[in-house]
Amino acid sequence: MFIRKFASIAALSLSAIASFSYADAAHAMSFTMSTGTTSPKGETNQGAYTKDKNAMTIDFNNTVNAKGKTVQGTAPTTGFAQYSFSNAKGTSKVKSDSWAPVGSHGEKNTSKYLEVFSDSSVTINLESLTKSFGLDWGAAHPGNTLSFFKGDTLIKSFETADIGKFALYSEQHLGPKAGDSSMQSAPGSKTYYQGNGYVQFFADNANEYFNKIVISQKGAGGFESDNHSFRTVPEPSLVFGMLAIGGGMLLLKRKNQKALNLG
Ligand SMILES: [Ca+2]
Ligand SMILES: [Ca+2]
Repeated sequence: MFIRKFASIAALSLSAIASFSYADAAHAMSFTMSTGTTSPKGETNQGAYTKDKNAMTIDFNNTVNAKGKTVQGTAPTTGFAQYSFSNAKGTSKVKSDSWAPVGSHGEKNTSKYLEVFSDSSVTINLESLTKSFGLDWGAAHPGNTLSFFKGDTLIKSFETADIGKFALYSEQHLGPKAGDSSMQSAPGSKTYYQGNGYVQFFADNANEYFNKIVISQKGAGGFESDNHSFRTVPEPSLVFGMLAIGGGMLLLKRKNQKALNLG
């Protein structure tokens, strides 16, 4: 969306472009909450997925290799998003159980997902700057924490209480009677259901592009998530190239332009 807006005003004066680029610098990251959608294959027992068709998704699922053998689901340690565990007690893991984040209509998720348990964390190092991260956030309860970094610089942290109302409250996930806004009681019942939803975080401007995410849990319990999605940003050389069109300032050579993600 950034690049589409940018392209539409590229014909304006350089000063207009400059004011667009920096006007939002003071804002914090934002997010949207939705039920998400079904898997790309239409399966409903895999949790909720991003609606962004151009995003890369990590589903933590088992796969079948070329020899027809089932390979256990894991968090990838190579490729665009590289996961590492700080996990002295070994309680954080890719697993499958009843706490898996539910599907877009509350369906039970029978696939593997990532659970980050109390007193541990999982760090996702990203190969390039990223403008959006989404996750199927399930069985939400107080203390689930997401922190976005550029290098070692913290951009913003979100906890469960910062999210507010979740898209749906699943009877798959009975919760404790904490007064947290991420839970609500079932109608006519004293039972509390934990929040589930597809939460999509966005950098509001280039100062908030991130390349590291830390998932952790403050206090008891776990932070359950599935179907992480990532949307990268265009390389800076393209932005400078477009500035050059408006202002005649060719600051950088444009390399590998065909490989750039224009979405
Ligand atoms: Ca999964
Ligand atoms: Ca939980």
